[in-house]
Amino acid sequence: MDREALMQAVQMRMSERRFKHVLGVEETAVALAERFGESPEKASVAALTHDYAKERSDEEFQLAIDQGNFENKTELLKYGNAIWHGLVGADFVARELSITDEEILNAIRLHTTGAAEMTLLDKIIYVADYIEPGRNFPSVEDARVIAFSDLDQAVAFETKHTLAHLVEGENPIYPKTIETYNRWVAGIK
Ligand code: DGI
Ligand code: FE
Ligand code: FE
Ligand code: FE
Repeated sequence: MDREALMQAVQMRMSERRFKHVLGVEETAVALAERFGESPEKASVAALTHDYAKERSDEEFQLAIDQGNFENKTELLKYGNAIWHGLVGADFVARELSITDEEILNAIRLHTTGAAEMTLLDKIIYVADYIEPGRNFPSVEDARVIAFSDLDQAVAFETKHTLAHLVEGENPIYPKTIETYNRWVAGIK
């Protein structure tokens, strides 16, 4: 699929508002790719598809988890769309958009939680999702400056702020999010 076809397939699956977010993530991911030496084409495809499955129903995700290849399915089923749309959504992207590049699929899988081990592409999508031009929380301007100077530091900044926000709201924390925190914020290696 070329970029135009991919954009159309993605647009059909989401609200105008979310599609605008996706285009913002693409613009930012391509800029980060150029800054840090990743393929801008890969960054573009990963960004365009990262939230592809976000508007699917819980039932669709539960079925995909039942039928798919996931560690700890019983635990995974206790979470919700926030955790499922990337981790499980990557399978929808693979199946429906014929994307076979595992680096792209993994960047989609990790884009919400991060991970202890992240490739350059994983970091670019994780950070671009956080700082795209449509985001407007108080510290986003700081995050943008950090991102273009030191991507690892941007991963740490985002992880710390997201976790603090989740704890403030008494949200359940997915174990992978904790692993990301321990590696990138607390510095455990
Ligand atoms: O899909 P987006 O809104 O563009 O952004 P995202 O995929 O990074 O995050 C989706 C939501 O998931 C956001 O509200 C933050 C939340 N989230 C991130 N880590 C965790 C989490 N929610 C829970 N409950 N647990 C987590 O560990
Ligand atoms: Fe997302
Ligand atoms: Fe994010
Ligand atoms: Fe997103």
